[in-house]
Amino acid sequence: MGRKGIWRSFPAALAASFFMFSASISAAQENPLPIPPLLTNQSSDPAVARFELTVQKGETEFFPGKPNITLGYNGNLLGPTLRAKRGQRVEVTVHNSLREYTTVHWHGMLLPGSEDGGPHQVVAPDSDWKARFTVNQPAATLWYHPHGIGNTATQVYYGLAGFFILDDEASDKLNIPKEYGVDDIPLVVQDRRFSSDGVLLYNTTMRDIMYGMQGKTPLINGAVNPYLTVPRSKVRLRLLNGSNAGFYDFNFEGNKKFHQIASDGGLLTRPVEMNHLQLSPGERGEIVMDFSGYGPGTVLHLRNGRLPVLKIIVGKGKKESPPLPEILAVVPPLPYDGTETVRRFTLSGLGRMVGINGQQMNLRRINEQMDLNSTEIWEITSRTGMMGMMGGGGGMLHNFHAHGIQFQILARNGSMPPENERGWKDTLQVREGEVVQLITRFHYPGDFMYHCHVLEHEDNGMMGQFRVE
Ligand SMILES: [Cu+2]
Repeated sequence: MGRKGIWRSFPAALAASFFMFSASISAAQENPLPIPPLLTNQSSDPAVARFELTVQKGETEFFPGKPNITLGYNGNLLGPTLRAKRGQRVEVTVHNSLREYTTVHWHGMLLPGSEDGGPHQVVAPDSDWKARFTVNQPAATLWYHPHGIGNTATQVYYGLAGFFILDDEASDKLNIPKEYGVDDIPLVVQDRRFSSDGVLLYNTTMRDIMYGMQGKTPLINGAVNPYLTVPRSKVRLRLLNGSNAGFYDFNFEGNKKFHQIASDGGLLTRPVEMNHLQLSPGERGEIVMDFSGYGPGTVLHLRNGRLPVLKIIVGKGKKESPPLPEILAVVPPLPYDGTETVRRFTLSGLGRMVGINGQQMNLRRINEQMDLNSTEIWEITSRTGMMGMMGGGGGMLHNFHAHGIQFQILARNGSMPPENERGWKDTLQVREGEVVQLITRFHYPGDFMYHCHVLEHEDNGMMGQFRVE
């Protein structure tokens, strides 16, 4: 069923050639879901989390017998999961073994600009970069990925991305699924394009430049056509849209209900019952699905729209499955009194001319200046005038991400955001013509980026810099 659904989404010619070469791969068309390993903390001091990451070139067979050159951290594809606790000092040594420069950005982390891993912290080929910061934010599912000027999209596409999970004392005490890889599953979802003989393709059409690179084949934790066996209990899925440009609408077939428990920057105040969850590139959402009522062997599919992305098999093992806590976390609303600076960020332009507030990214220009520890209100809007053109189905899709901060959404077009968007966020979707109002505080000094997280838009200049001092 899942396999059929994925085949159905291929263009007919592609699907046909797939079947032609697939005689030898048919037995292995489904792959067990890989779980990114937890990276070992090298420090014996409990106050310090010390990690080493090597950015490297590797080889991956997404389809058996069809090797592709890919990129990974400490491996062939993607990266291990880093994990640290609030209060811990984090020290990461990054070694770049590629022949091109890279950076490692800690997406969602509150830290000084010098440790952020944006375009200023270039790691040249054959050299090292050390990031040092202290975790001082709530438990959350963050991630890391490259952020060089002009090569972010390709480096992510070929495999550079990993999870960075934060814990805190409150989340440790919560009675929610938290056994990593068993009932607490990180899922990075990335759509990719393959040729009929299993070669990973990048940027092959004009449309890719306009809308960003999208593909018909979903990779989950780097695997094509994956399956996962879960215990008969509540299971937590840490969803990360790690795609270059694809906007996803996650659901289970049959519109089954689940609860969202966390957004980008941490746990929500309370579990929010939902039957679908939209995530734009870079966004995360933690959801809990209750499998305790299903018999062993039951198959459910996690889907994007109607496309199955992960086959979930209910296993024989049963875990204790208490009800979700009514209160998950305290998310104090950031106070404001009308005296705050209001800034507007308008995303506009097309193709290679995308920009923000009419300007394209220039590393030598600081676009905005903020005061340390101040509170500001930002209004994000998208005006490409592309409504209904190009067969885009409602215009150009953009989103907005800012480094070194977490924010709260005050309003979408003047109305309260939906309940699942009332927690901490660092990335938000903004529709054509929509005005999204957010509030944030600047806790750390330095130079930071704000940009659209459609990576081809970012690389083409839809990015700016703000300085906090
Ligand atoms: Cu964009």
